[in-house]
Amino acid sequence: MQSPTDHAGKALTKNKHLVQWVEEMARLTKPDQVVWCDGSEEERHQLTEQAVASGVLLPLNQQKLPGCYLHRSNPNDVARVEQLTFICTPTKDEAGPTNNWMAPEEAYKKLGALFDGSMKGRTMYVVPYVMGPVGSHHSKIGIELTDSVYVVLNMRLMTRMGRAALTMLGESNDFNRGLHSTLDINPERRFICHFPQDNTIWSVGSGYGGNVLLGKKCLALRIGSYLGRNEGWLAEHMLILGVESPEGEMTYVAAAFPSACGKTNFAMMIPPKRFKGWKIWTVGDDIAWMRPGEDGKLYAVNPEFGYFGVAPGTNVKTNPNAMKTIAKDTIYTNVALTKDGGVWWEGKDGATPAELTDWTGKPWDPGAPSKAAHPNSRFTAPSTNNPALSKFYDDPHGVPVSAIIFGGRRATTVPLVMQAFNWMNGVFFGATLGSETTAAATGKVGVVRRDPMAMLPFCGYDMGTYFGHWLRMQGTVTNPPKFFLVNWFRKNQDGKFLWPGYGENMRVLKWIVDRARLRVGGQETPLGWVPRSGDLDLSGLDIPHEDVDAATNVDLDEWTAELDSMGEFFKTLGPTLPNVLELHRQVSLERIRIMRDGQKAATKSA
Ligand code: OXD
Ligand code: MN
Repeated sequence: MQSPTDHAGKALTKNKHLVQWVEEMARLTKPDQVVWCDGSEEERHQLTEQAVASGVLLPLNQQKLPGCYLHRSNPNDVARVEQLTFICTPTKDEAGPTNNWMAPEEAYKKLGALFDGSMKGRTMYVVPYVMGPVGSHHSKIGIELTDSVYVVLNMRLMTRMGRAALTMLGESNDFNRGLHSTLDINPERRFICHFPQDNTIWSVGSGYGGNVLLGKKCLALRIGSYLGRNEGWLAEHMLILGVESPEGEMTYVAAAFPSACGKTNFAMMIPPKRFKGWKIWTVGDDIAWMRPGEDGKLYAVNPEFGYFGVAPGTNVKTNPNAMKTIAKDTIYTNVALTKDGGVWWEGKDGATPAELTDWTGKPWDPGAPSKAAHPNSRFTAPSTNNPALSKFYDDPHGVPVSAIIFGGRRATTVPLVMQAFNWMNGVFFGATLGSETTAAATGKVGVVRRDPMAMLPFCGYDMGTYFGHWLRMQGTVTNPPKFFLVNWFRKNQDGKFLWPGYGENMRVLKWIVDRARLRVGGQETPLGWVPRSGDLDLSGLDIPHEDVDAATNVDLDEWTAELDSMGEFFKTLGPTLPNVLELHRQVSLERIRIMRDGQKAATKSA
């Protein structure tokens, strides 16, 4: 085994726990060589050249897209695989009813057999990385061992990778142990296993995104949520943004949305003209780690260092800041290629180019039903490219969160915005979060899938216990944020969206900020507070006010059905569901019933 040195032969670490574990994993996987990554520019050059030479990366037009490359994954390996993702806690109950579970001994045995000799003829890269600002008490260290140069180059963009992580680790044994081999990219031999009690992740048989960039969903959410429960903090599938007023007042907001609800767009939003002088600053677009500070506020850091965003639908209207972010130093995966070495995807600006190579590398036929770019094609870009990057994105203390938002895609029922009465009610909003599936994903439109806190695929332990942890956290946050539910996707009876969305969401965000700062009105309903007409700033917005009224309406019949459906979902979670959440559901139903009685009585006497 080579000693841990960087590309120039300088010593990298003396950490005996780490060196021993790397040796052990090398004995199992039997690579031809072990290369320790230092995160330097020289290393990036070397690895990029190597990736180009071996066809893993295709250089794009360097005049138009400097430092940008295209990667095409195996067509059988284009997304996260929830059905092959396992939480391997000692008991099935600890993983809970919403996760796939495998016993740890069985998982180590099964995957151990697959890893045995899996790196023969290959290089094992040792990728040290920090999730969170280097040196911060929020942050965690991970080491990913991988045989994929694509993974190394992506980890370099998505995390603080290299020597800094080893320096922060020092002699400590406290690091996440991640092992990844692409094996033969065979879905039959593909498993993503998490061992929270061992702070370990084993991923085999995939080369794609969330399955293999182990810092992201695997460590920052699944293992992170488990560590957070033991250590008194929260690992959440939330963007973090700062809202700056023209007077320079800054308010931080964290927001959870299931996929395909425009999280990256919201995190990088540009306010409309009416909001002259207002600015949105991105701290993170996908994950928030939050813990109480000494002042009793909840402080959040973005553990990531880059964006792994969905390309289709990204354009100068939906997300101008993202378009600037991905103009250089970006790895594109599974997008289409233009004749002059540019990139294209469905929903990009301008006319569809006449000649395109599709995401599989074949000439694209515009008449064929298949898409030119894969619907889950991605960009991996450094956050430092983002013109709206918050200057506190790397602050070791994190930013104080004044509002927490939960949002989904709902054609009916859920108003444009609603504020919870209190922390428990906020946890209820998150616990019952639902979003409608799109035709592309399921073939059925409008089916509500409950995705609690947008964490359904990412919670590393039992969901009911996770809600209990959220509820208990109130005891440690004496200066708590306010909670909100939002829905940009409500439709009228003709199926037309009632709210324009995108930058106009700034108007909703302003109400949220003003509510969090106790300075704007609202209307109490049995479910929460909604803006009265006049509370939302609508100046310069050219849509009928009736549409806004319809978008913010709380319909008691719709909510009765909604609360019933939430009850059905709660039943699936088993005995660990905190009683207070079910009681809150029943109280909400009872409040609706009483209010209805009052309304009926008033109509009769009128
Ligand atoms: C993501 C996801 O890639 O949520 O961020 O799937
Ligand atoms: Mn995500």
